[in-house]
Amino acid sequence: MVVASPTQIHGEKLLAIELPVIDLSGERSMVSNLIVKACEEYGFFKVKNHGVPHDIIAKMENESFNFFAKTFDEKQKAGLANSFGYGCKNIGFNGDTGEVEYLLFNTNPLSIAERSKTISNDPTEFRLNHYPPMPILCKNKDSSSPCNHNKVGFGEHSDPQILTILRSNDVGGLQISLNDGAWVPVTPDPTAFCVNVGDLLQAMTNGRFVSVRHKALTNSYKSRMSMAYFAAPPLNARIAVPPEMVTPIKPALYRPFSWAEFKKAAFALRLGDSRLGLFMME
Ligand code: GA4
Repeated sequence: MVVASPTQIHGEKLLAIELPVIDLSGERSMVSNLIVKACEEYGFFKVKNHGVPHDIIAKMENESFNFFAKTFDEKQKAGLANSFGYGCKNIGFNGDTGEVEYLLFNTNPLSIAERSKTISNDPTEFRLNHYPPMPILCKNKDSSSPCNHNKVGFGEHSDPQILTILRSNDVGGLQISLNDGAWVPVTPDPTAFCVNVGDLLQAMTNGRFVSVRHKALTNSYKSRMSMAYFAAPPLNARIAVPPEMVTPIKPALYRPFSWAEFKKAAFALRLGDSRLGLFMME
């Protein structure tokens, strides 16, 4: 791990750390060990050699830019984001906002996981986030402190699901939070995928894997486009700490719950709230 000295920006500690990049073409047991280590340490890693053809990704990126370049009225024809469709600036249902516009898709989990049709399913989500450039007017020209007033596109939060796979264009903005509250900017790499642990996986590993808090800032000059797939179980799935993760010194941290119950709680809270706290053992 290479750590440069921290920078202080508007009261926030920014750390330049080389986050784990895992080559999926490597030897299988080595790859899984690296994934486990990254999930324990950061709840975050990048993967390269993921096998998704570059031309498919490039086509998606192009189509996404084409969509967001349309007029507001045209974009709204995609439907309202309270189900699946287009949304602008509003995040969730409890007043959170950000400098982002997005398109939510509903993916069919049956075709992805080839699960039995008898399981009651929840449509898993795919999301396009477009962060338009937000020029910064720095009034404090004489100040010796760095002029970094980047606006928040998507505020600090953890993802409620099991894990998230995210790909962005070559514009930075994603930052992850470390335990001590410092923020680490993720270097953009359009050829890689970012993977982050969500709340459910933290619960399923009795806290061994960290549901990483993260946020996305806008760039002053360029558009940032990210595509995220949120892997979630069926609505009726029972999320419980597996017995092999429980020891006398590490008792179960969370009570069993269903994804439906957790999802309901997540949507009732604010973006930055900690949802797992509601499911802790008494
Ligand atoms: C964070 C991860 C996904 O983007 C998302 C978000 C969802 C939304 O934007 O509507 C949530 C947010 C996310 C976490 C808590 C709830 C739900 C906004 C919010 C306040 C689509 C998701 O599944 O959870």
